[in-house]
Amino acid sequence: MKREIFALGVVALFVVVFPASLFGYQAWRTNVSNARVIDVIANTPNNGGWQPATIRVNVGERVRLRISAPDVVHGIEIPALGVRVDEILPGHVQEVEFVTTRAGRYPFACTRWCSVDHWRMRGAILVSDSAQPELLPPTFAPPPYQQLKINLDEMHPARNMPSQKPSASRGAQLNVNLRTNFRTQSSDDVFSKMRAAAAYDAYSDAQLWDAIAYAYFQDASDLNNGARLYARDCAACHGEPGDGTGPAGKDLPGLTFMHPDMQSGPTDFTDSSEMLGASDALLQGKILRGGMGTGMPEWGSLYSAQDMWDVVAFLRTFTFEGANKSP
Ligand code: HEC
Ligand SMILES: [Cu+2]
Repeated sequence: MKREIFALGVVALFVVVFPASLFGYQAWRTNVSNARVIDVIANTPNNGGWQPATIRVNVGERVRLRISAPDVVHGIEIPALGVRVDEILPGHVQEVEFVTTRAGRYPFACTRWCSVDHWRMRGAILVSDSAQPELLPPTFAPPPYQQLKINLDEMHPARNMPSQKPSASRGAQLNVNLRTNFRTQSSDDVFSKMRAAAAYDAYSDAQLWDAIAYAYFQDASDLNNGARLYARDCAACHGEPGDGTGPAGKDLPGLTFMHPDMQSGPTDFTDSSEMLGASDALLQGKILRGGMGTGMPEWGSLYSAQDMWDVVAFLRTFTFEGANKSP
């Protein structure tokens, strides 16, 4: 008899108390946060992309996005709000909540390679402030490539080529204390200047290239962050080994419509001629602005300045080896 009562108690616990408490919790949450709920659908671009792709809210308003992904797994990142969910599974609803404190345009994007057109899966939250209906346009300092008057769509082959892959770890052994600016100059420019200077006469060409590789990785970029962003956002087109053979990049025109002798498709980052001939400002400029019709997306609206320099530094690891950052 006692046992039966106990069993009944257990059953009641599962059938009544547990669901009731869950239900109560949901209701409590809804009440407590008192947010404006907006349903958002995440679909691959072929199935309509983000719906809605433009979300209008008021400054100071608590907003909850209730996101479902009917077709395949998606993710969402709203960088300016620090919101990130890397997995929205079909059949599940993911909720994110935020309060904006300033009027403006906050871009968001999918974080998963849901289809070949994944990178088109972008949207924006428009935050308006009724006290300040006329938004002043933001003032930007011109990016380095504009200040340096670099044409992002020109070919930029290196004039000097190393006979072997430059190595930062070999360069570290040389005691060449090279301090130079890799943002404004290509490695090829740096090599030409060193070769012309009598101070480096004792070094072979290969040694100078190693010294350059070593000096390059002495800056403050975070290679781990660069590697993470590359794997998430770039590898599907540029290939995991950086050779330009990613599945999502196969049919892209690249710069062939301007330069018919160039290869179509995404840039091969293991091509030393291409990479040694480019300054960091050029690479960052292309990432910031995108290719304008070549198939290369723009990342300036989603990445912080540091994100872009970090991913540029990571791109260098395809031409320079031994990128051990410890001094
Ligand atoms: C949808 C495919 C695609 C994705 C995703 C993509 N790229 Fe590209 N990228 C291209 C294509 C195509 C080109 C060549 C045409 C051009 O230069 O505009 C290119 C060119 C570039 C160049 C120019 C290189 C040079 O020497 O001029 C850089 C730098 C670059 N991509 C970096 C990146 C980074 C970093 C990411 C990830 C944050 C990325 N790309 C994501 C397709 C892509
Ligand atoms: Cu997606």
